[in-house]
Amino acid sequence: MLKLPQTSTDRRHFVIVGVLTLVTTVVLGFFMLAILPIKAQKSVQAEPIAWLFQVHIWLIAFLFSLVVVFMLYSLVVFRRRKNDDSEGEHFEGNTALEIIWTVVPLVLVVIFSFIGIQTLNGATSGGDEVQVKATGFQWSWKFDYPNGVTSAEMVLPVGKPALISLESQDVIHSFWVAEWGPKQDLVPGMTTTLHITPDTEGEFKLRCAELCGLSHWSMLATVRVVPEEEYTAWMDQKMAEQNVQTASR
Ligand SMILES: [Cu+2]
Repeated sequence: MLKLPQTSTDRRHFVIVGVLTLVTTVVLGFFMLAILPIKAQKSVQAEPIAWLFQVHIWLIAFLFSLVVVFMLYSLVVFRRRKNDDSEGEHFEGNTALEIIWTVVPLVLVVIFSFIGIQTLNGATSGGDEVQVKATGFQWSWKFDYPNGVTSAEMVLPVGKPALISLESQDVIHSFWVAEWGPKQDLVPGMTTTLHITPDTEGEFKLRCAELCGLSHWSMLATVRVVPEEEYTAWMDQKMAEQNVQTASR
């Protein structure tokens, strides 16, 4: 059986440790949120991901505090006093506690896996999507639209679901626009996909998020999210330009 604290001194220790754990959790949680900037959420898919990050950070703060506060408190309060050569009290295991600290983390991991899968599935939209193929290679990007337009920057209309298919010409790369949230690997020999609905206009940086060689750091491209009319105008202009080039060859 789990033995509850018997004496008032024991109870006092538990109350103090409980309060210290809570205080440490709050301080640590806010500290981590302050030093780990979660980028502004500029796609529909980014919101649940950012939320999940925050839940994780609070859980990490709590678990860290629980372990470390208990340990430090015990080290300090129950340290060996001067001239105390007595043996410590002997006790052997605590089945109830061991079951609790096995089952609780297990349940938490299962719950978070479930939420994680749901969140990732949420990043899968369907129906009327703007399609674009992004090709990664050492060390740059190129974008192809279904109508044959090719571009060095990716332009997408704001508020419309986009289906980005990803292909690599050489090694593994990873498609990441920090403001949008999810990352997706580009794997040679296969096509991977990313569903994204940018909901804020602006110019963003697409980065490669998988170490892919000497100039990995410079594997950047510009992503522009623009109003639909501007997108259509850009597309018309690109089509005209590329048709002219074809004609003048
Ligand atoms: Cu890279």
